[in-house]
Amino acid sequence: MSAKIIDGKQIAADIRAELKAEVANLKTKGIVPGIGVILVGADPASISYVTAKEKACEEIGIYSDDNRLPAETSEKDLLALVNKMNNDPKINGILVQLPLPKHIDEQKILLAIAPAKDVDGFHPVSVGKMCIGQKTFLPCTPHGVVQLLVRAGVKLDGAEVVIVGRSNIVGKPLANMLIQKSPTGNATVTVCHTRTKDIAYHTKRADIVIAAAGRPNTITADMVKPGVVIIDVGVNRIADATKKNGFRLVGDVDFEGLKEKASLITPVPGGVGPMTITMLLYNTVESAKMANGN
Ligand code: L34
Repeated sequence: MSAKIIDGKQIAADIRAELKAEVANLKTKGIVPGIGVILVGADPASISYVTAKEKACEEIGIYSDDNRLPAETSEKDLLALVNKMNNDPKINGILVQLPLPKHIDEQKILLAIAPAKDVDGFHPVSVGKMCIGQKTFLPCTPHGVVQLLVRAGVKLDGAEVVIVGRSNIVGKPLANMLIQKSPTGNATVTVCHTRTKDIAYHTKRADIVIAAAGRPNTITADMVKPGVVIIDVGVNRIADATKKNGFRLVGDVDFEGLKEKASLITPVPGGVGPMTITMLLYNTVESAKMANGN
C-alpha cells in the first residue's frame, strides 16, 4: 500500500479562505481583529515561524503589532509589554513565541496574558477549561492536528490513538482534546514519552500515531500496523550542505519507510506546521468576535 498524503498546506489554505471572508465581514461592522506578537531573541526557527504568522495575518486582514526584542530583555520589561497589550483595545490576541530565553520564567509570562486574549491557549485558565470541555481558546498545534484528522475524514470515535511526546504545547493538550466526549474526540488515547518502556508495543496497536517527540526517526515502519494514520508534528533542522540555507527540515517519523505502510500520512514541511499558524488566525478572529459581543 502507498499512503495518501494529508495536504496540510491545502487544508490550511481552505480554512484561511473561510477566515478571510469572515474578517472582511467583520470589517463592514468596523471590527478589525488584531494580534500582538512578541519574539524575544533571535532563534532562527522562531524568527521563521513568527514571520510566517505575521504574513498569514496580513493575508487575511488581521492587524499585527510586531515586537522583536533583544535576547537580553528583562522579565520585567516583557511583563510590562504584555500588560500594555492586555489593555490595548486594538489587540485581541497576544502571542509570546516560545521558547523564551533561560533568564525569563515562561510560566510567569503566560500567566500574565489576559485569558480573553490568550490565543495560544497556554494560560492555566485556558488549559483548565479545555480539560473540562468548556469553550476556550485551544492551543494551535494540537487544534491543528485535530482539524487535519477531521478534514481528512479520519474516524476518531473509538479510535486507538498513540501520542509520542508529552509537552505542554502538544502532547498533553492533544491527549485531552482527543478524549473529550465530542464529535472531534471520543478516541482512546495512550501517551508515550522518554520513560516509556516499549514505545513500539503501544504504536503497533494504534489506528492513529501522532509523533511529537522532537527527534527524527522516532517512529519507523516496523513500529506500526499496516493502514495506520501518521501525523508528524516534528520540525527538525538537519544540516545539509546541498541546501541554500544549509539545512533541510525533517519530522519525527521515517516518512519514506512509513509511506509504504500507512493509509494516510502528513509530510514535513507542509503538514502540521501550516495548521499551527492557521489555528492562531482562527483564535484571533474568534477573540475579536467575542470582544465585540458575538
Ligand atoms: N507561543 N510558541 C508559541 N506558540 C506556538 O504555536 C509555537 N509553535 C511551536 C514553537 N513555539 C511556539 C509554533 O508556532 C512550533 N510552531 C511552529 C509554527 C509553524 C511551523 C512550525 C512550527 C511551520 O510553519 N512549519 C513549516 C515549515 C517552516 C520552515 O520552513 O521553517 C511546515 O511546513 O511544517
